[in-house]
Amino acid sequence: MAKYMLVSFKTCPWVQRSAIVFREKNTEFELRHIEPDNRPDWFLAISPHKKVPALTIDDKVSLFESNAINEYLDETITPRLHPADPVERAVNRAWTDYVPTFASIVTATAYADTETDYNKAVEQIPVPFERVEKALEKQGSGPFFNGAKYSLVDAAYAPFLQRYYFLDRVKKLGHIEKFPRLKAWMEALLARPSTHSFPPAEFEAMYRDGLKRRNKWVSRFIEPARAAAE
Ligand SMILES: N[C@@H](CCC(=O)N[C@@H](CS)C(=O)NCC(=O)O)C(=O)O
Repeated sequence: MAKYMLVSFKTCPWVQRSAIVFREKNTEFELRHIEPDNRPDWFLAISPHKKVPALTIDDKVSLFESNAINEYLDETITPRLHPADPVERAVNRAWTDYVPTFASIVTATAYADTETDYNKAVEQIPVPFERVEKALEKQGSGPFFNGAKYSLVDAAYAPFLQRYYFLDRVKKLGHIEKFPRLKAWMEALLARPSTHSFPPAEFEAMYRDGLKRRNKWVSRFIEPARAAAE
């Protein structure tokens, strides 16, 4: 079997998306954490945009961009997570293409400098939520995007639905309750062991620490780490 090393910052959602695919495929990989403020030369040499994730294969080949990495893993390791039907596969890819927009709107509250900007960011969240809710209605009965079978779409959205869940617990956002299919999808993904690179409470505490360090408006609502982990 090939030797895989996935280069990561501890709380990066894009890395998490690829780590999930490794776990769904029951494939061993090394999750190598580096510090954002101290990116080693060997990493800069394999990551053209200086971003994580980067994946090395057998210490020879390297890949970058979480979506490209996940497509590669799906082509080379069974079980296939993409649907067999080309139309369904295209629909899946189209919804995965929406992830960067979804992610930036759903996590924008974490980057707002003022209360006004925070409130504006909160107001935008129903827009992507509504779109994905409608997609889920078309797709079927859940619990996953394509129904019973887990797919790359699930792996792509899981880290960002988890970030919404965390932010909702820092300061109540209260949007997902209005989108029952999306809420059920989030809950199914949070309950899925593959979503988690760390024990969930430990990871939430790490996420809150990062949020606190970023020192944006919402940081003031973060309770001490110990309370978050309880
Ligand atoms: N489109 C990229 C996004 C990756 C990304 O934004 N990674 C962040 C960490 S979560 C990063 O490395 N940022 C460092 C930088 O922008 O310099 C992917 O899907 O892999």
